[in-house]
Amino acid sequence: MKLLIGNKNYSSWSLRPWLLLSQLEIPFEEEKLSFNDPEFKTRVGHHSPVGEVPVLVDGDVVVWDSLAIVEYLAETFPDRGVWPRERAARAHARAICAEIHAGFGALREAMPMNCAVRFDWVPRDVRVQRDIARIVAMWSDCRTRFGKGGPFLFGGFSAADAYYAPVVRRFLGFDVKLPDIAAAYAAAVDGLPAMRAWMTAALGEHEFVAVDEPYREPPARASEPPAR
Ligand SMILES: N[C@@H](CCC(=O)N[C@@H](CS)C(=O)NCC(=O)O)C(=O)O
Repeated sequence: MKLLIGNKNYSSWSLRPWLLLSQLEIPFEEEKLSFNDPEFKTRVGHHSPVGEVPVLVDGDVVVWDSLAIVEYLAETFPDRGVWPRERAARAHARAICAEIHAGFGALREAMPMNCAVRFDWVPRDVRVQRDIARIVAMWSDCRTRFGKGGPFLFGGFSAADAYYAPVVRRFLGFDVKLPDIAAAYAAAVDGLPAMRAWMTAALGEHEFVAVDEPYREPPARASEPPAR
């Protein structure tokens, strides 16, 4: 199996299936494409009709959306625990993944994932604050109702945690103040070995993608840090 992904520093949708595959120790090879590559669309377009990452290629099977990839992995590896084992928990996990797949646009736009940067401000926009409040309530609810067996939303690590890992990165990167239960959850996700490996690779990229950093000026030369 091959997973096409974008820059690790920025690509929140790529992180989701990558983290799931890595953390569940499902063997795969990654192909990383730079968003700055003028051939990006053409290269992804060889596999995907949409031209976006992530894309999973498994022989003749091509899956070009993160949520569809999760479901494909759950079917292909039924014993790996992609979703929680218990039916009600599984339904809940699917619902919260669908919620971010289709929503939280204000948060996603105002607080883009950027692994290499630590911000000292949180956007004040009321829609962003509403998204943050909903996610904190969701995490607290999952941890309280389903999280007894471990530190993650449904106890053991599952696709739901892979889906919220980029949100954890955003909350940590933008220094969002979290209540204890949400802060402990964020620390558990951020400490996952696969998450640490992603972060190390992301921090080693040193590539500035202007469309992903609307809040600061690009560096004068590629080797310099960007202007704030
Ligand atoms: N809903 C899609 C979203 C995929 C997406 O937006 N990918 C972005 C990167 S994170 C992308 O490929 N952008 C490049 C482009 O559109 O040219 C999914 O869940 O996989």
